[in-house]
Amino acid sequence: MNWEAFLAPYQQAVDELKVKLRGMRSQYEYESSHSPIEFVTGRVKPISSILEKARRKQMPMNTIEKEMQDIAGLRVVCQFVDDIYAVGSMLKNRNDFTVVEEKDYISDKKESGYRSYHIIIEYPVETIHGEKLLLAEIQIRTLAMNFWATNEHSLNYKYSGQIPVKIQSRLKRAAEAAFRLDEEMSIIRNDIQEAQQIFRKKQEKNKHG
Ligand code: 0O2
Repeated sequence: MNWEAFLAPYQQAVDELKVKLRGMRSQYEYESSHSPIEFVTGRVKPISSILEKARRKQMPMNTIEKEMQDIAGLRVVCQFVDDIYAVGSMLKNRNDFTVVEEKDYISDKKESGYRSYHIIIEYPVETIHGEKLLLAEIQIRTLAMNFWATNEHSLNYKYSGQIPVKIQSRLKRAAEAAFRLDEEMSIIRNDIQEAQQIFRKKQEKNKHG
């Protein structure tokens, strides 16, 4: 398998989508309104993870292009839970890709405690051989959900996917605590946003003298 050639369009898709999603954030800033997007990251799945996932899901190598939805992965991190759904509906209204699937792991959390909103899109990449349609996964989550998922991911790596039961139950409790934090922050959302707007205006004033 020529991995370099296979992954090149995925890298292109990730690079383009990062620019587009970060553009949404900038637009909010120009309009000096609250941005539902805190930050955006993206990555192409490492070859070792593609092989491990294909083995785990018993996916023949010639089907991964059609079956593996997260070779191109984007992550949109938001301040508040409501922002996640706002970003989700903005993405569904765009004309530069098609949403093919949505997975709401917020109202229906995973067994591990994982919460996030996943949108699977079909994205057209222009190559020297013409247009190529690729699948990409956009994970949308709050800062608190991201904190939890990043820590749990590290532990999964440390324990090769076999996290000891005691730590698993700690993680489940931590996931609930993170969700309560999101709920508490949502209640005082208006105050937080007003404070952030005042702070932003002050910074702008200082920048321009
Ligand atoms: P990586 O290293 O992030 O690329 P699955 O059977 O769950 O592995 P599936 O069916 O393709 O995968 O889709 P799913 O579960 O909707 O989403 C897969 C991705 O979501 C994972 O990619 C993770 O990034 C994230 N995710 C899903 N469940 C969990 C979880 O319990 N904890 C954490 N930290 N992340 C999760 P990969 O390929 O597993 O890994």
